[in-house]
Amino acid sequence: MSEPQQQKWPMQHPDRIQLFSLPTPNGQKVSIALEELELPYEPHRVDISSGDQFLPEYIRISPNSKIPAIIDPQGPEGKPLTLMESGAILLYLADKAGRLFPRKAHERFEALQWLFFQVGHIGPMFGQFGHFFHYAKQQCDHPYPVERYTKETRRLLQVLEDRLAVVPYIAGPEYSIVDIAHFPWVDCLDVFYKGRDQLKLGEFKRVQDWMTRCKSRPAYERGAKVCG
Ligand SMILES: N[C@@H](CCC(=O)N[C@@H](CS)C(=O)NCC(=O)O)C(=O)O
Repeated sequence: MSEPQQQKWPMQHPDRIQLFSLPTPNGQKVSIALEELELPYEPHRVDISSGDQFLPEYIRISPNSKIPAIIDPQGPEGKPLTLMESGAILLYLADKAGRLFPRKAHERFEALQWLFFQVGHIGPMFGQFGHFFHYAKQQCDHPYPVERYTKETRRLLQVLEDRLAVVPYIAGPEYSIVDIAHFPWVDCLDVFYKGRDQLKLGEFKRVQDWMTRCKSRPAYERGAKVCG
């Protein structure tokens, strides 16, 4: 880490993966994966409500000013690797640990399409639902945004519901980082956005059952509150 980064987020364990995050759904993905993969790491809280993400020392770690980000001092070929974007970080961690993501080409691409589905659709659309339904309730009294994102969120939940009719986990037969990418977002609809009734979450029975399985894993308990 550079000198200003060191001052803002001092390292106690410079040999470990340095995690810059918060317990939002995107942040939880990475801390839950680190716990599940049992990779040693050191957490640093990036307070996005007070603008830490726009500090020059953070932009050098995460050029788009978002959490999560990591620095692995022992990256590929033994060289430090700095990464932003939760999907890329999850893939990197799974590859580094050699677990939680298929290695064979066919299964790998099948899993990859669902990882991209999460980062391209689930995260952005659920986030917009939360923005208009929960956070910006007072700022926008037009019904259109809530109607639009309720409809789209329910449509995406149905895609997951249909997928889980075919396989027990999103990427296939086994629990993987693809589940870890998805389930904090589904949880957030209920826990943070209080959208259970609005979205009729109880109608998505397989999704509910899969959520229970994901949340019963000990790594969820440990990982969900990191950087809080
Ligand atoms: N595509 C990014 C999204 C990350 C993201 O949106 N992070 C939010 C918190 S969940 C953030 O840092 N927001 C700060 C801001 O918008 O200023 C990822 O998957 O890592």
